[in-house]
Amino acid sequence: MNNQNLFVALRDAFPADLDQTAVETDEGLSYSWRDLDRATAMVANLLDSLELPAASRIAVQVEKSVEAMVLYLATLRAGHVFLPLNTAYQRGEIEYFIGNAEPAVVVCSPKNFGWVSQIAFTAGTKHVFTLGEDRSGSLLERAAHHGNQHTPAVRQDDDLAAILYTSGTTGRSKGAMLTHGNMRSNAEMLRAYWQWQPDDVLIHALPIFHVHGLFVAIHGALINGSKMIWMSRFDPKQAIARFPDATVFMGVPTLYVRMLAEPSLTPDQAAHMRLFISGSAPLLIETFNDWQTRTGHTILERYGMSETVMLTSNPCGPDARYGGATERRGGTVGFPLPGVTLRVMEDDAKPVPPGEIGGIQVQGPNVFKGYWRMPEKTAEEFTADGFFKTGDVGRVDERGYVTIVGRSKDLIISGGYNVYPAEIEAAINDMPGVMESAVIGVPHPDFGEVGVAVIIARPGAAVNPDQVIVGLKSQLANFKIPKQCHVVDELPRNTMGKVQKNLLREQYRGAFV
Ligand code: MCA
Ligand code: AMP
Repeated sequence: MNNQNLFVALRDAFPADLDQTAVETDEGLSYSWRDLDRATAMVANLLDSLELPAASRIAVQVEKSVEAMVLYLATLRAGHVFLPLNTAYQRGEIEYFIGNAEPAVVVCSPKNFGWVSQIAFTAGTKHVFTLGEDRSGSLLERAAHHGNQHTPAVRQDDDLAAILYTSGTTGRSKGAMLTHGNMRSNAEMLRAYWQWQPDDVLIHALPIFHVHGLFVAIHGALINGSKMIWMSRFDPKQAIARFPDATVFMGVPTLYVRMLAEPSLTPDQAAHMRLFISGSAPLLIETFNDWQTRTGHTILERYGMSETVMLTSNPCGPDARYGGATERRGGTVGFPLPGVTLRVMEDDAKPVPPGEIGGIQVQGPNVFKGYWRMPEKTAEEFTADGFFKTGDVGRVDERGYVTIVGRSKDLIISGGYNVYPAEIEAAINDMPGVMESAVIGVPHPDFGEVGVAVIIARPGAAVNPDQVIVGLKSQLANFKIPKQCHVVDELPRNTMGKVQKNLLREQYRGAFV
């Protein structure tokens, strides 16, 4: 049914027998569908009792747990807007997100309550709860006093369901506003396109503060009424050990690289699995081929963004739109998903000739509503005829497969996390003795790509690279920290004086491989 709360669509897909297991954790805990229904009702009732304005932001920075997922579902159920925050974010980053989003409720880990609550109360947030990975904290204590029945808030397709902050090549992070309709349409379409089966079981091994783990994985399982094997953190040995009990695995390429290093990865061990899905970063063709050799399975690579959820996918079964194509082609991200229009453009208005490279633009029911309180940024990222400019550069081959060949945005994707050089450079440039810096992405065997900082010191000043790293670690999420830092006399520049990052990338490309 169209125009409904996303929670209702997910709840409607629960199996008739609510006593079946919905989630099994790596700690040996088991949650039934009834448990999920009741727990989300209790937390939604707690949120209702706070008498928040409709569509209040609920900002959440907690460790991965089933209860954290319950909090997400309860936020939808109560009709509020979920704002997930990476646990690696530090004080300055959290201060910005809370200041910008003005959440009515903040939920943090018990160990961070001191500093997070100080930021939240200063920003005007009235309610700060805690939630620990071991089910400790005030959120569940308070929810325990509420009833386990709850009528979901009425929400329309166009109403906000979540805000996901994505950094930018210039300026501060932007909050991508995703609606109930964006996510429900994408989840329903993926259910069909990836041919979810009644007996599918998903291994959930990703963090739940970004699109991949929170939306693609959780919605995927729930909208099919499928059980999840829940891993609080990814461990390659443990994941492989659970293959015989599961059928679907979703991961960023680093997860596949790490599993390939395990001798326990064999065709026998993977025989029960139906589908391995990769996304969030480019999957190297070597990884794609090695996985085929080692397991007999062909990884299905797909492509998406925080602003759009999923955009393209290699086929799971025959795709009638493309002559019944079934081949999952390594190095490509497959076909535009049903309902998604994708075009490759020379500039905003002019398409490239077929097969040529250009900027990827997209349109569809999955494309977000805009950036939170940034109408000008939103306008900049859409064309006059309503297409979203992804910032990715690619081509579509004669069979319809999309290949991403690069990015027009200055972005490093490290282990599936986005790192914007502009943010790191700004932090380095503020350090004593630094005149200028350039942060570039270079190939890395584990993370795919990592950052390297190249710095020029002020005349007469000495800059210690180790001190730069220490300084950055105190300010920024750990995955953003460059893995190497070099102090040099000059940076390569073009005739306009602009730093030529392509030359730096060439110079340092062998740093880790
Ligand atoms: C950890 N470290 C990293 C990364 N992760 N460095 C660079 N890139 C990373 N991704 C560093 C830490 O800073 C630390 O360094 C050291 O590695 C160990 O940290 P630890 O937390 O123990 O690492 P880990 O547990 O081994 O984590 C690696 C990981 C993780 C499992 C690959 O990064 C991960 O879960 N990545 C998945 C990200 C994801 O879900 N992305 C989806 C985004 P030090 O010791 O020096 O501090 S959604 C998206 O992109 C779109 C929409 C889409 O299409 O899906
Ligand atoms: P995010 O801002 O975290 O949503 O990251 C979105 C970006 O991740 C996209 O714009 C792409 O650059 C990249 N991305 C996601 N999936 C893939 C993929 N399969 N191959 C290459 N890049 C990808």
